[in-house]
Formats: sequence, C-alpha cells, structure tokens
Amino acid sequence: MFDRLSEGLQGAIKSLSGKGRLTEANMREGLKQVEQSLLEADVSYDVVQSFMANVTEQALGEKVLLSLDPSEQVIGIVRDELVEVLGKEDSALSLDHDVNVIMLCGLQGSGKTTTTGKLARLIRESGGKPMLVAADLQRAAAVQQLHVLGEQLGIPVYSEADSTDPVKVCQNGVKKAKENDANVVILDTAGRLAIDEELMAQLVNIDRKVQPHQVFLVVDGMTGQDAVNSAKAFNEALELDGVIMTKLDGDARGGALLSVKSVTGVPIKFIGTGEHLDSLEPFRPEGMAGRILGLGDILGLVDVARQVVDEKQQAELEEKLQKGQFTLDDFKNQLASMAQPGLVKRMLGMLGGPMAQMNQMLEDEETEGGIRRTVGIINSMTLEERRDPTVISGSRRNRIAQGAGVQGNEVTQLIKQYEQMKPMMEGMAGKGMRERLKAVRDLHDSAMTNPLGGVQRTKKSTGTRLSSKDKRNNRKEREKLLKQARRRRR
Ligand SMILES: Nc1nc2c(ncn2[C@@H]2O[C@H](COP(=O)(O)OP(=O)(O)O)[C@@H](O)[C@H]2O)c(=O)[nH]1
Ligand SMILES: [Mg+2]
Repeated sequence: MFDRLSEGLQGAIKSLSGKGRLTEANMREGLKQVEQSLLEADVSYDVVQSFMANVTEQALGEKVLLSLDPSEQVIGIVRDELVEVLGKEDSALSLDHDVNVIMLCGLQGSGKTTTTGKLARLIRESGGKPMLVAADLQRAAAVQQLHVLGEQLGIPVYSEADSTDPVKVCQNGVKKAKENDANVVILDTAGRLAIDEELMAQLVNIDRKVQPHQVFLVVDGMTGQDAVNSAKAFNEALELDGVIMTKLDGDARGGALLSVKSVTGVPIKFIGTGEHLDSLEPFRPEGMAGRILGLGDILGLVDVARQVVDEKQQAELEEKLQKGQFTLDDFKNQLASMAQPGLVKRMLGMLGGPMAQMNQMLEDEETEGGIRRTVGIINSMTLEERRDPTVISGSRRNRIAQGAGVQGNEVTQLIKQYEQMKPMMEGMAGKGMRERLKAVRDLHDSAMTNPLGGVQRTKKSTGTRLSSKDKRNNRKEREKLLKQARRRRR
C-alpha cells in the first residue's frame, strides 16, 4: 500500500540519518524531500503546505529529545503530523436506535455496492443485524448485484421490481426492517460517472425523506484529487458523516487518503483493501501512519524514548559527556534506567539484529540481578569516590564491599569496567540513545561473560594462582569479547 510514498518518505529520512547533529540547512534538505514525496503522491497542495510548515517548525524547534538521533526524531515528528492529517480515529457507527439507517452514496464504480456488503458483514460480526436495500435503480444489473451479495452473506436484501422511485424503495425498505428482524438498514444508492445535479437532487431527496442516521460517502482511493473533489461536492449537498475509501489495495498513491480529512473535514471511517467481502477495515490513523512510514522499529523506539527516558537527566548527562565528566554515578544511572522492568527488553527487541539476541540474556534473572549488584556497589561509595574512584584504597575498597555485600575484587572490577567505559561514553557525546545503549549493554555483557573482568562473577579461589598460560588465555578471551562488543556497536 502506497509503496512509492513510503519509499519517498523513507529516503528523505535516510538522507537525514548519520548526520550527527542536524543543522537547519541539512534538515531543510531532508524536509524538501518529504515535501516532494507528498506532492508526488498527489496529496492536495494546501495540505502539503501546512504539513510542511508544521513539521519544519517542530523539527527546527527546541523540542529536541537528546536521547534520539536527530533523524529518528524527525521520523517521530513526520509520523505525528501524518496522524494529524489523517484525523482522529473515528470508526464507531453509534448504532443506538431501534433501527439504524445508514446511507451509502458515491460515484458509479466507487465501490458502494461492494462496500454495502462488506459493511453489513462487519456489523453482523459485531453483533448487529443488518439488512440491505437496493436503491440503485439507475443500472439494470445493480439490484441483482446486491441480491447476489446478500445471498453470499446470508443477509436479507430488500428490493422492488420495476420501481422507479428510490425514495419509496428506501422508505419501504426501512419499514420492512422489523419484519426481517434487522436493526441496521444499509441503503445502496445510485451513482453517476461524474457529479451531476440530478444525482445530487435524488440523494438529497432520499436524505430528507428517509432521514438516515448516517450518510457515508464511498470514494475510490485510486482517483487521487478527484476523490477529494467529489467528497467536497457530496459533503456540501449532504452533510456527510464519514468517508469510506476503497481500493487502497491497488496502486493508489495515497494522496486522496491524506487529503480528504483536511480538505473536507469529514472523517475517514473505513478503508477498503480488496475485492473480497472481508476486506473492509476500520480506519486507524496511527496504524496507517506507521504503515506509510514503514519504519515500525524506529517508531517504536521513538515512542519508548518519549515515554520512558527522563529528558532532563539525559540533557545533564549529555553535558557531562561533552565535558568529559562521566562519573560512576552517571554510570549507575544509565544502568538503573535500563534495569526498569521490561524496558531494555522492549528496546532491544525493537532494534533487531544482534541486539535482539540479547533479549534471551535479559530473561536470565542473573542479568537484572547483575545490574542491581553493580548499582549496590556504587551506592556504597561516598560522593567523592563516585566522582573519582582513584581515591579508593584497599581499606576503602573493603568498606564498600562490605556495605554492598560483595567481595572486594568485585569492587575493583567495577572500577576497571568504569574506567574502560568512561572514554567510550564520552566519545559518544551527541550520539543517539541507540548507540549509547548498545555501548553500556555491550560493556556490561563482556564484563559478565568474562571471568576476569566480570562484575557479577565472583572469582572462586582455587588456592593457587593462575598459570601464565591461563592468564594469557583469559586475556585473549577478554580482548576478543571487547572487540566483538565494539564491532556490534558499529
Ligand atoms: N481492489 C478493490 N476493488 C474494489 C474495492 N471495492 C470495490 N472494488 C471493485 O470495484 C468495482 C466497483 O464496485 P461496485 O461496488 O460495483 O461499485 P458501485 O458502482 O459504487 O456500486 C467492483 O469490481 C469491485 O469489485 C476494493 O476495496 N478493492
Ligand atoms: Mg452499485
């Protein structure tokens, strides 16, 4: 669905990634591509203009989440604006009358009759009792087409042979609803090839005399701005309650879908995604925006970052990293923020690839326990020690170990680990959360799986010193792990 548009938007966003800090100049360049993609998708010009104004204002504004890459942030902003343009989710049918009358109208071939069947099916699935009325007396085969659908679905269809008055057919049909034990009546009305006065007059007449509770316009999503124009005209004549956009499974470019709400103010209620009777979906703007951007993993990351990450803390950390002041306390905060139940798992899952494999490890109780242990050790240090662990002498080390309930060498190893990490973290000033998370995680992992550098593994005393061969092997192993960790980070 909307492949070209998706490709265009993704390309625009890709051009922004890997740029480190975004400047106004390169941001504008990327946003220009976003604009181009929207125009190529046949989104209405005015909609594109206001879309771009809003996105640009936010992207260049001060609302920058330090925890995200700038390009990731732009994706978030573009997504939000797509949702805004698509409108609020609004697919409730509010069937609260004894007999609810829904009128479908639209141009010929837009998919009214098919949608009548699809909608009836959805209504029945959610417990309603639908009935169909064949009010298209324009085309000879139209009545028959609806009967075929009704039979397929096992849903009653009301029609009148030889009638020439659609208003009468609709009125009689609604009267028959109770007899048919139905509480929803769907009127399948006639269409013309283009909007004409006679068609509108007929529909207005039905609207006035039958007084449907809801009037939906069925539009063909493949017709681009024509769909939007017909929606405008129908809305002026009929006060539409909603739009059902069909044929989005084909090579619709997306322009109609992205324009219709903004141009007409009428919400999209359902979308048709195939010829089959089960291909009607309630319209979900958020899901659709994600589908169009096709960057589910990054969008998930953006959402988590917005929810969970303490922006203030991130800003402070950023400043410290830039000044080369990454302390044990900061290390602890990073670890502690990752120890929130489920957080790391969610993030790693979304990042995919090798990071996702770590999910497994996180299920291991030991890992979270490990983080808690590390945090416990740092908590047992004085402020001075946390800022500058070189002051930690043998006796201080024992005091800390006792306070945290760990062995003295675990304290030493933690400090070593921190010292390895400090330059790496500081080297990441300005980088996104993704890289930073990876680095913390990798270091913690390599420490854990490494018998010499491990914080979690207490070295068991065997009573003998390691042979020099063992030591060499251990060192090799450690270097290998560190190299792997670094490679993963790249
Ligand atoms: N691919 C696709 N075809 C559709 C969809 N909705 C309707 N159609 C097709 O569009 C054509 C016209 O549909 P119809 O319901 O007869 O339109 P009407 O003249 O407005 O009643 C038929 O061939 C339908 O199968 C859809 O969502 N996707
Ligand atoms: Mg029809």
